[in-house]
Amino acid sequence: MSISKKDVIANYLPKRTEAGLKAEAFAPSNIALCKYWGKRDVELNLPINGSLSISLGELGSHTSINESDTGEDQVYLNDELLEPDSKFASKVIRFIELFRRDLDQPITVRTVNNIPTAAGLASSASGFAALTLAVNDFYRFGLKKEHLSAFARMGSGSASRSIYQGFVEWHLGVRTDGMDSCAEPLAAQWPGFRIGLLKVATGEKKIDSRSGMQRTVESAPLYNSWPKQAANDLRVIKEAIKNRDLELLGQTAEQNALSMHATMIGSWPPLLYWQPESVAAMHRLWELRASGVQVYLTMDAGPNLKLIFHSESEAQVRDAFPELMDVDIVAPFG
Ligand code: 2P0
Repeated sequence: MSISKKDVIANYLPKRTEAGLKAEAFAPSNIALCKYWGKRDVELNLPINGSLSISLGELGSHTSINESDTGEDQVYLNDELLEPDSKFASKVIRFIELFRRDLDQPITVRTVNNIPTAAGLASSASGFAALTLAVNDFYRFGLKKEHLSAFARMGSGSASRSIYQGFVEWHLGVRTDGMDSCAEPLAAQWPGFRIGLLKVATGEKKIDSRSGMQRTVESAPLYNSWPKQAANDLRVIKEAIKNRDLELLGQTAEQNALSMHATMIGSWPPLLYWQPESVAAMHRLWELRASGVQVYLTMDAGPNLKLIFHSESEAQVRDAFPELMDVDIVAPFG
């Protein structure tokens, strides 16, 4: 039996939540190089495997919390006031309630995502990470970063990693309350390391990753091999980052992503996030690589590609993919 989020969080908060004044926070989006796919605990978003990502510098979510001046909770997304029972607003308020508890103070939450829609990135990771940081500030909890990471994870698994910049590992953890399943930044720096976002298709996906991973765990025979592969990939990717070995990192990350997709395809009903344009882009990338350019791909629960390369190959990569959106991730490396 899983412990509830409310009970886990309450163990780390003061007895009472005191009213807040205002708070603002930013958290970056992240791209996993070793993917999180499958939960051992759905209530707490505890993963079946550890994962590792790179945060996207200044691309992410800015979130502010203020006392509401209407006497009602209000949620704005990209400057638009949402209906209180919309999916996004109710998710945000349900999350806030875990921390507000019986304090009677309606609030206004504003989230602005600066991730261009053209990038085709989901924003739940940066959104829940920024919200968690803002909550900690608003109610003056003064929580440790590892606890903030664990709480952000309860909003959305990948949000645990968005608490930090740079390369970030999300530990599997062993505790039933999940508090050791939190992220930690790697000390490693890698100047010139690049992620390019390649949006190949538009439109909202029909199956969100939450239901997609559940379906895979429950119905894909191939999923049996995933935890072992992911554990090994995670180890190899950390080694590759330490040695700045782009070939080893790229190969492992690409194989990790495609193996994750193989488990989805082997689910029932089958789950295929790729569009014809995704497959065409994969072939274009493999041709470029065959011509000697070190460029690798990763993909999440959607049709778009993320390219992994070094700034030394930037000109050739851009030549082959003029529509590529390059992400400057040098800044977090200091
Ligand atoms: C990842 N994804 O590691 C993997 C790879 C998608 C594919 O984390 O249910 O939105 O909120 O914990 O974090 C997307 O899943 O899922 C994700 P929930 P989340 O980036």
